Amino acid sequence: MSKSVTPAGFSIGGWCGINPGGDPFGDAVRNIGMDEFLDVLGKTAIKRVSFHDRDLWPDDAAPGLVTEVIGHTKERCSAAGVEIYNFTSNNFSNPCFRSGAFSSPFPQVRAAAIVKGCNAADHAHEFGAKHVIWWGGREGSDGAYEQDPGLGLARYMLGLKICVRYGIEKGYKLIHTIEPKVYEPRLLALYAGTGASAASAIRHYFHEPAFAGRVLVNPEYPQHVMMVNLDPVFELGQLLEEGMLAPFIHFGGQIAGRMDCDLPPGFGSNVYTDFMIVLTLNRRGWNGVVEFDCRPPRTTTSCQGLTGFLNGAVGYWQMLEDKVAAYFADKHIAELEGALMAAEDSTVASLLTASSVTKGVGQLRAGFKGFAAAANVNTDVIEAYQRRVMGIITGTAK
Ligand code: XLS
Ligand code: MG
Repeated sequence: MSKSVTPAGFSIGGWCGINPGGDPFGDAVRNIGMDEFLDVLGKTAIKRVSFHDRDLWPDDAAPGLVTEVIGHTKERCSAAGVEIYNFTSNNFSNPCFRSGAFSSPFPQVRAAAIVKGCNAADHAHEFGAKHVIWWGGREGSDGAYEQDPGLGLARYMLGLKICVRYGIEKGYKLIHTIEPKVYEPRLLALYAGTGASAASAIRHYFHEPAFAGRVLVNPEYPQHVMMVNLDPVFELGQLLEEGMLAPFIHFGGQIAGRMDCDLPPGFGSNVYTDFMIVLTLNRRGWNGVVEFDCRPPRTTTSCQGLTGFLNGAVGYWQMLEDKVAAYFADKHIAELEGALMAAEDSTVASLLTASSVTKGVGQLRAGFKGFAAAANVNTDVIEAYQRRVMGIITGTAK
């Protein structure tokens, strides 16, 4: 069995590169500007970059300044050989969004979020970006449950839908992606806080044909899921099965159960889970972009350190891909997968397509050999499978 295990390539948030490494308790430790970061990036295997509006200009910048910065940034990216991949409206840093953005209880704030979001659609188009990311960092509550949660969600999706529709009317070929995160900075991110809830909201609020395929989910694995000890692998499987996964994912490192760590990929993480993420993508023939959304640790202070971080991120993903390639090449895995993922038998396969389910279930009953017979299946194969996978990950499989 041989499958391609090469993603379309790598990207990184510009905000990760210029992150000064400060935290609520400590001052900045780095001072790397966007131009300098782009030059460093151009010398690595990461050939795409994404921006928030606020990474490039202040929220109240005059249109002339914005045009100038867009021109300058495009030039610097092209000089560095880096493509501008995603654009996103920062609807979380400005103090006006302290009560939420699209979902704020206050109409003036909701209007501000919509204006900023539509500007972002314009700028994404001007930059030639492919997707607009919508991470609702402030959409939620700090514990007061200040409005009906369904109303909050409806307001969130109305604001987003206006921005998406605006882009469609303007003729932009943009895909919009909701980036779920269970909490932080709001203490409770109730609205579309997981991949499954984001997908459900998209199906409900964007069901009209004009929006088909226009709004998808870009998860951030493992950080946004493992920060509450949930499992990214099953969530990813669901998004792929339901056709809701964006053509890119965010990736980084996370210590399970902590606030969003955004560590270098592999740091603090669970290699088994990371391997299963890459395997799950490859099984489905996903050929998207891996966008790193993580940053160097606070102890990394130089451009040399930054380069090490960037190369390390790519190297960790490639290591996982090599292991996935070994998995697909392994004949024991092929046998075990055969036992665990065998196709449905013909009676069950035809139950829903036949004119009568009742008739088919009757046949199933007639052939049913009892629960003891069902209990006789060899489930040891599951442990054998897991041991083999562990052997491939650790390089100990013989
Ligand atoms: C925050 C998110 C953010 C988005 C873009 O946790 O990961 O960085 O990716 O706004
Ligand atoms: Mg992210």
